[in-house]
Amino acid sequence: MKTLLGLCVFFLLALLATSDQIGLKRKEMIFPEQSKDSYMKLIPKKEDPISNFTLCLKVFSDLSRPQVLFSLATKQVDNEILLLRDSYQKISIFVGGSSVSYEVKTSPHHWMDMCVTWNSETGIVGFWHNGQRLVKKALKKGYTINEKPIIILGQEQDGYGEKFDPDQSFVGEIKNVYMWNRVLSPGEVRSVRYGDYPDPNIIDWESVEYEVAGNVVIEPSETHDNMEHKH
Ligand SMILES: *[C@@H]1O[C@H](CO)[C@@H](O)[C@H](O)[C@H]1NC(C)=O
Ligand SMILES: [Ca+2]
Repeated sequence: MKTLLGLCVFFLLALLATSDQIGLKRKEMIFPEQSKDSYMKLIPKKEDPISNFTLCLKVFSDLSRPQVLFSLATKQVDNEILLLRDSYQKISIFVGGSSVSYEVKTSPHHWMDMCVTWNSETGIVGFWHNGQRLVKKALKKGYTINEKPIIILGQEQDGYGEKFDPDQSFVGEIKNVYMWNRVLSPGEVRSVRYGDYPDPNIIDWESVEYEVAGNVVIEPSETHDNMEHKH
């Protein structure tokens, strides 16, 4: 009984200590200008090795040069999990330093939503862009990310939480970053698009612990998830 009470007090104190630094429910991050030092670091919920995963996010940008959308690095591999928009027409996905690329039509005028799934056993990559499933590809079959990751939005890591290239920095708006340590089913991926996130156990935008550096602005997100695609 005493232990239980202690535990409750501990959790209450932990909650009080961190409650206003965590969670971005109905919020978005704005990276207003190109930089080499503005970024947002997302602290993962668990530090277990990552094998299967699903990563979803929404971005809005009219920048035509290559830019990073999501960068997860370990001490060994800087492009451990990386999403790059090479141009309006091309997105590259990296796992363990290897990559596959997708031809897409992205718009400078609208939010774009993406989900990437990766099955470590088969190496199969699934990619959904604005609700459309693109062809399955494969990379790094049998690979597992064992080292502690650093997850950065806004900058592309060429080191471990460092070595940012301003010419690959993100300029625009990002929100709703979610990550699971499993491959979501096609039905689950569809539901993500409309704001239903089935227990995200690596990154949960609504409760994520984060740090920001430089010129990064947090603003309320103005529209509901399922309204953004009704143009
Ligand atoms: C990854 O997914 C495959 C297929 O769904 C499953 O068999 C395997 O156990 C998963 N691996 C881990 C570590 O969860
Ligand atoms: Ca890199």
